Amino acid sequence: MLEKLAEIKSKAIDELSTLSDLRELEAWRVRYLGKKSELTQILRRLASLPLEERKAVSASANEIKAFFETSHRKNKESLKERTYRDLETTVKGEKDVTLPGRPIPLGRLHPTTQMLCKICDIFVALGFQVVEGPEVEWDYYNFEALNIPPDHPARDMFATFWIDAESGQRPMLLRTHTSPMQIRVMERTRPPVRVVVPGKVYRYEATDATHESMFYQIEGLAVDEHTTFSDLKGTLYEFAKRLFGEERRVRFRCDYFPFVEPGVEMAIDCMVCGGSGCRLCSGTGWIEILGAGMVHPDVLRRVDYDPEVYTGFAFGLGLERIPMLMYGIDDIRLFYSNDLRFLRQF
Ligand code: 2U9
Repeated sequence: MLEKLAEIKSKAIDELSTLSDLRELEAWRVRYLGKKSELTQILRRLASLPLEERKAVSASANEIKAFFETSHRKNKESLKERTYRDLETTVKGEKDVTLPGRPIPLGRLHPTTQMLCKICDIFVALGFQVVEGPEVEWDYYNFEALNIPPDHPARDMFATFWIDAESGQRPMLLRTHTSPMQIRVMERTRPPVRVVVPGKVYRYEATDATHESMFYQIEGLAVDEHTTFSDLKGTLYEFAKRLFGEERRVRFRCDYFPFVEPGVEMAIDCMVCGGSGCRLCSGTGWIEILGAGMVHPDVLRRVDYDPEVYTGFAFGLGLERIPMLMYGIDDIRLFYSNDLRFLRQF
């Protein structure tokens, strides 16, 4: 009987190692622990055995029964875990080709980028090249080369983020306009120059509905022999018509920027009221779009362009202002708050 028990135990252990799922484990349990199993039969027959044999067989049979029960419990847990893992892989890995496809949300360009591309396209069609420059600049390129020396009151126009410099080093800053790049372009090329420079600029200001500490500008520069104020007017008028509609009228008025002389601001007639006055144009009939002017002779001289030979015009505009006017957006901060309810509209 003891030999028989040893044989049952060894067979059960062998089979246990081959089980691959819970169904097979249940069959194993019935086979070795069930009512009709050999082990249960032996346990039932214990009473009929002589005392000495009964003691030995009972001890061995109960030990094997306990062993089987523990093995069953442990295997059940591990097989359950394996089943869940397999199920997960099946669900993830299986492809039901009859299911309708999941819609892939379409991305799009940010409204600022859309406007930037539109404006660049217009100027490219008018013969300008697009160039980009560094956002961290030397004081020289951002101010001094543009007729704004230290302590010049015009520095107040450009609240500046300064970058801590080691003592004795030249001051650096986050560019307050993209103009430094036009200086860099002129330093490395001879006229004719026709470039537009889009990019981020920074102002150290409190933010509100019309001010952000980071915004986009697009500036332009054209320098050649015989470039005149008429070229400035013609180019910017054409730009206004291509962007805002063929029927637009433009108005130029004097303005001041240290790097141009004369300086002007350009306005278009209001696209909502056509010039009669409304909320958008604050009742004036006109909407200011950009600043411009003839490049100051001192700026040309500094990059070694002879102002007696070469003249040029330049312009600059704040990019976000354009979609704000076109779509009636009343807060510039919406552009950079990553609110999809806003962004999805464009
Ligand atoms: C060089 C020479 C001249 C660029 C210019 C403006 C006028 C202008 C403002 C519009 C709104 C900046 O974003 S804003 O605050 N800009 O009005 N910008 S002329 O003149 C230059 C630039 C570079 C070498």
